Amino acid sequence: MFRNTNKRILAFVIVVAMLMYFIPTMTFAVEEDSSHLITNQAKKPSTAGALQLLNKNGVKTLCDKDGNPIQLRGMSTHGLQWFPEIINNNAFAALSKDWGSNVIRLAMYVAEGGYSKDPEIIKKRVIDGIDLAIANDMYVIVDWHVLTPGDPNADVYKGAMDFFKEISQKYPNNPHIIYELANEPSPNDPGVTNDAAGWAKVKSYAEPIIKILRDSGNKNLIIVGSPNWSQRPDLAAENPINDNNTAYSFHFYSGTHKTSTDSTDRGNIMSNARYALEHGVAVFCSEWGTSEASGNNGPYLKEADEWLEFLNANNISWINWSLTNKNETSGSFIPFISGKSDATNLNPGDDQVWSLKELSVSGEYARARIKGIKYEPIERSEKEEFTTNVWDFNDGTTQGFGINGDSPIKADSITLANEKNALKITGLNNSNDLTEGNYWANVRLSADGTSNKPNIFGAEKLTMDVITAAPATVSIAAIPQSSTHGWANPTRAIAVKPADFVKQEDGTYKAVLTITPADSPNFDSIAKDSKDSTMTNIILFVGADTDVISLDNITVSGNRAVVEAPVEHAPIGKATLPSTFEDSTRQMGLGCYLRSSECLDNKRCQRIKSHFMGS
Ligand code: IDC
Repeated sequence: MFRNTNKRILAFVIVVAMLMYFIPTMTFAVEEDSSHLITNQAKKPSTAGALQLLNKNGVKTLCDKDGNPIQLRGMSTHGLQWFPEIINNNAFAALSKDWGSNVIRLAMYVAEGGYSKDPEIIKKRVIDGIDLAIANDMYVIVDWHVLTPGDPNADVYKGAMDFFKEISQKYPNNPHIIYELANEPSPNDPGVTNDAAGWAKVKSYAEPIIKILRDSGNKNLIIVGSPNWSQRPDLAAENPINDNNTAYSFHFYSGTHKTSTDSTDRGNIMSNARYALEHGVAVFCSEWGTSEASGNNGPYLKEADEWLEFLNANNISWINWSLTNKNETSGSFIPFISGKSDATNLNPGDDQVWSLKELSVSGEYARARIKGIKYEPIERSEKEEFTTNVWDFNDGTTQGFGINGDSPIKADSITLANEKNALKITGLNNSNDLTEGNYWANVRLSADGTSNKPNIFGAEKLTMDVITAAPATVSIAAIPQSSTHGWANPTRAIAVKPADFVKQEDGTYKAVLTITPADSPNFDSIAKDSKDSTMTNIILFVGADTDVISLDNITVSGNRAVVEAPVEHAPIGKATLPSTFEDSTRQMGLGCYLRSSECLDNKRCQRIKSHFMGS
């Protein structure tokens, strides 16, 4: 009978323990993040195979080889003419494994010093990128990055047909590859208008390329941009290309482009994407950023969450802009900022992981959303430990301490003096409450006359040395004060006990008494007030079971954000030629200087060098 009850109790305890173990994690996930942001792992090409667009409940949906919906989530490179360093195996492995990406986009600008300027060099980067994507089990978008001018039929883009032919011949019908024929058609001169006629021009550019790809047996998914910087998939839906594996792109930047709840607003990108879906075509978000459309400012993460809710809920694939350490908010990596940060290496190294610290806020956010895990941003403000000895009594005075006017025990029974550079308190036989709560009965000291007014922001501890002739019990409650936070009753008095005292060389005994913000709500308020954290005074309620004690080194310590020193720029000097050759020797010219070891040691010089000569 007894045994049985014991067993029952034991079983009950086990069940409760199991529930307690599981419940917090369950509720957490639901509370902190909505379900569409914490999501399934993105299926990789090794299991998903060739991509196809199929009708699912009346909506054109991206599906894997077996006809199951698949969402692609990943990153875009920045312009391959500017940031080719990202094309390395460690980076692609990090994106595939650590970030959980199943796709990467290779942004091949055509104008802007890109493909049209150096076709062979830039094409090689694309080919290397394709090989690395395949090796790391990711789909890869080959992006013909139409930007300026905005008409894909413009002269500078006339190599498009040959380019796509060449890539598709090198990788015949390779299921990893997705062809994006025109990043962003736009009104940039010569451009396309933001209307049906503008879309007709884009369509007439894309159709022959699609035909050649199909005629030569390439069934790859194809993405075509739309007018107004790929904000009008609705126009494509009105006049679609006759091909069953072509999707239309839309692009957004969460700091600029608003979300919507319907499909009627032609000035709204989300509304246009919805319209396209409702009218039977597939859409693909081949570029979006957490910044404004400029690539800068923000990041606007709350707005990005709202967008991703929409994309994920509709199984729309998405690509975040971009894998760069350029100093712009949309970039995923820490940039070089003089005196502040070093640029993150676009090769994460042999461990094939960038630490979260190496990612920008945008990069850290994008990683979490691609991976489908909770976004729990790391602490980025640099913290430093600080210790301020506020009252050390080393000047031979009481440093402003006296008996407080409201003290129940007055100056006729208690006296304060500086002795041996400490604050000596005599007469405590009259002030002997040692309980946590009844400190009100004890003498009340304050430092009204003090000139020590430290900033205690981030304080975690108030400590003081208590010095006695023999081990004793000393109880202190404290109220640090500021002009904003005048008074809050202490939660409790803190006591040091005889066992805490250590004998000093001079024969006296010393213990360290520690008061925390939890013991003193006023201390807590001042330490957390970022606007006014100057401690202007302190009130101490002191009780002891010995008549004489000394207090010393009343110190505040804690941990707080490092205040950034403003960058001071040197005055602009007068420009001079690096060499005059006046002394008829071969002096060091600019080119030589940029290659010299002096320049190697100088970050600024290295930047100037890479500007002029490439790195
Ligand atoms: C931006 C880059 C920026 C670069 C600029 C060149 O972020 O560093 O100087 O291109 O014009 C787009 C484009 C994409 C833009 C991006 C941000 O597709 O090329 O990249 N953006 O402005 N469309 C909307 C925003």
